[in-house]
Amino acid sequence: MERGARDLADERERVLNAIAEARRWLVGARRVVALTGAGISAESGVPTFRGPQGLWREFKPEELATPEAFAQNPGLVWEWYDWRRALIAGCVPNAGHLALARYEKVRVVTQNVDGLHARAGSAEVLEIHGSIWRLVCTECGAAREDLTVPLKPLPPRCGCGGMERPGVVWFGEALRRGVWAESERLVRSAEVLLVVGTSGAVYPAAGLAHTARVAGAKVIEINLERTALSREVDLSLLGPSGEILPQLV
Ligand code: BV8
Ligand code: ZN
Repeated sequence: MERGARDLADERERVLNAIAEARRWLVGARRVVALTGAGISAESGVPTFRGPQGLWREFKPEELATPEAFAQNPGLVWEWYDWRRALIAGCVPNAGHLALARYEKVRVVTQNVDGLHARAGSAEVLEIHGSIWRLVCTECGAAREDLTVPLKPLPPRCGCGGMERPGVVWFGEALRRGVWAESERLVRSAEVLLVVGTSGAVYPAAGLAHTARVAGAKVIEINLERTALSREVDLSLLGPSGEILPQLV
């Protein structure tokens, strides 16, 4: 067998052994948490933040997903969110979302705002960065869910006449206390934490992997490549989450 093919066989062998190891940890666990990022929705066609198609026109997400950008140009920020809402509306949950939804002992804590975990059937999903389907009035604070694409008018208006904002957490904004406290509690009591499809670039979300490890959990990373969190995990499964998760759970 020439070198290339042998390397490929070795790599496959390594992945299969790692998956067998991960399955052993999961079988013995009663409480499992999955911390997911944009990568778990990539195979559904939702652009990731830092992937090649993650950019929007000439802007970087970090420049648009901020209260300052919204204060300065609400119309532009709403154009970006309306474009993402319309794109996500055309996407469906993939095998990775569905595998987690079928796995009754896992609780999902997601950084994603696309709502695909709930659409796959996962219950009690903690959306720590909020939801792109939620609108919050900047005047009276009223929050509502609106799945309309495209939104008319844009920016959308509350019944009180106030302009509404996307119900997401922007850079520089605090995460909602209740959701964050519940996420930390879940992660602290988990025996296994699955870290799926996240570059580990955004805090405090990425810090949950360290919190789990310190509390004694086994941390398993599922990603296409090594990330900022890879040195913090017990096992790295390299591959698409839509293929690996169904083999795990
Ligand atoms: C806060 C909602 C304080 C909006 C989002 C300097 C150093 C450290 C931290 C900071 C700093 N400067 C500022 C900060 C804090 C900042 C931060 O972390 N910045 C980063 C950029 C450095 N954090 C904040 O501002 C947070 N708030 O700190 O508040 C505070 C406290 C009290 C009072 C007031 C203030 C708020 C952060 C929340 C921002 N909002 N989203 C929206 O969506 O529009 S974050 C955004 O990034 C998304 O939620 C996204 O999920 C998240 C993280 O990105 P990822 O999910 O990891 O996605 P990414 O594209 O990066 O990676 C995809 C991964 O998937 C890759 O690894 C890829 O390999 C992999 N992948 C791709 N395909 C697949 C795959 N894996 C498997 N299978 C595949 N098929
Ligand atoms: Zn209002």
